[in-house]
Amino acid sequence: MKRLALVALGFVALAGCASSPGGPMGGPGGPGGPREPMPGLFVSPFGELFFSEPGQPWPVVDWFAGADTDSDSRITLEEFTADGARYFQTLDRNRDGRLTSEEIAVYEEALAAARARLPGAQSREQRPGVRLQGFRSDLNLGLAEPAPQQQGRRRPERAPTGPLGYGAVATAGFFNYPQPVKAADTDMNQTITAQEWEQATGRWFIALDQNRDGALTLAELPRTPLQQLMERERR
Ligand SMILES: [Ca+2]
Ligand SMILES: [Ca+2]
Ligand SMILES: [Ca+2]
Repeated sequence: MKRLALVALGFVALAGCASSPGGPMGGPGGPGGPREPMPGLFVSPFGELFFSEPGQPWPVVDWFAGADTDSDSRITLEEFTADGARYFQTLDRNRDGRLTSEEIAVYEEALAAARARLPGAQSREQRPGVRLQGFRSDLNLGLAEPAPQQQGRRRPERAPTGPLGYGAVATAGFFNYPQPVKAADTDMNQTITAQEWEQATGRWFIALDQNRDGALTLAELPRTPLQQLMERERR
């Protein structure tokens, strides 16, 4: 199981950089070399990046604690919205209420740096034939129209590498977005308005509030595929 997890992790990570076949033979993290401990990465529903050192709690707790401003272990829609608005303001560097391509480019630099912090993204070995369970289909609630499921058989509707094939950033969030901020750009005009952000915020909250009680708890939130993989690796 442990070996499978390691191989699978390499599979996931490499999906984000298909042109990098792996590290040097025998080098750290490369084929035959020692495995490096990986930092934890959690990508919030709003695309904010949270890291943790190996052995530390999965960084979803850092996002949660920050968003749960009254510390009652529940993130209400109001708190969720405020967290999203805060991050929007961080991204909106010129404070004009819109995220434009220049501001999005700055964010994408942070995504690239995040990928680079996961050693697996550069060096873990990919092997064919490894398939992992992807995202729970019920998290599509409130998002884009899910593809109709055919009875008894699901056709892969994504890249041939499977539901985890969108790379390390996608696996570190709840919604499998390789570029989470752009997911709010509903009209796809390369600009995200405050209104689009607000509407996306509502969709994401509904998708995550699985028991429909108007608040998110840590227990209710799904473990991301990256978290699942890392936990399997530690066993
Ligand atoms: Ca709260
Ligand atoms: Ca702006
Ligand atoms: Ca837009």
